[in-house]
Amino acid sequence: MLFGLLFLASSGAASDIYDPGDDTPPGGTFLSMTTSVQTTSVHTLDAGDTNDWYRINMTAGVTYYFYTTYTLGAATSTGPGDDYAELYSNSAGTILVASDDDGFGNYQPYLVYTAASTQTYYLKIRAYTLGQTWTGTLSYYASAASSPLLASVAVTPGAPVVGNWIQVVLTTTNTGGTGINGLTPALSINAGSAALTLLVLTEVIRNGSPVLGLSYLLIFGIGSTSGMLIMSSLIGIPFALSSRWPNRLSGVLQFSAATSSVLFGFYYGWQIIS
Ligand SMILES: [Ca+2]
Ligand SMILES: [Ca+2]
Repeated sequence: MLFGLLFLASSGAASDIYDPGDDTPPGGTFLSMTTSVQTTSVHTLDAGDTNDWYRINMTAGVTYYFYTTYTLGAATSTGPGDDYAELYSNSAGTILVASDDDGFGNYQPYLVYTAASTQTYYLKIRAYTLGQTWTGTLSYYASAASSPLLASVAVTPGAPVVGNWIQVVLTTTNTGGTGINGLTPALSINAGSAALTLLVLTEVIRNGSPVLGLSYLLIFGIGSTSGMLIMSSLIGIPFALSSRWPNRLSGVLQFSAATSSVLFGFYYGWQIIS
């Protein structure tokens, strides 16, 4: 009996250099988190070593990522190689804040947690089924603390003058924190073609000359007229085709189109003034 216990203890110690120290939360291996992925040496779990604990000093608002790799090939569901990750917020290991089973594939967990407070958290890696074997590594990294996206609006002139143009400048500051990567700040202005023409014309004249402004108006006019001509032709196709139909059917189509155009006109006008 004594020999058996000694054998069990020594076999655990030989296969995992952190055993038996990391069998409790306070004795957990300390992980120093960075934004680069780091990976531990190979750990093992079995009937004599059911848990591996890790300690992590987390900062509130930063997201932490943990996943394991089974280094002996394909794992078996609930059998050898299937492990589980649990994150606790207290050193007694009783307050569970996050857990994952198979998020990383091959029955390996992928645990993601955004720290609720700045403190030490305790990560437990265990076999899914108590006593099953697992051999592998733990990889871990943290996101950069994201900075808030700052925006400011400046208006000139400072004092309102009746009939004058005003300039509105929107400035956004993006420091590129991980939390806002992939987002493109966008400014949306809704304007009709007339408003757009005036806006661009002002800029053209301001930075160029009246001749340049006139040329712009000419090109804009030709472009918009051609566009309307093409659109009107396309819309007219059904009416041209319907001229072959009996007079009455064609009349119904024309009346419906005219009525809906007028109604849409009223609706659109109401949208603008309301
Ligand atoms: Ca252990
Ligand atoms: Ca698992």
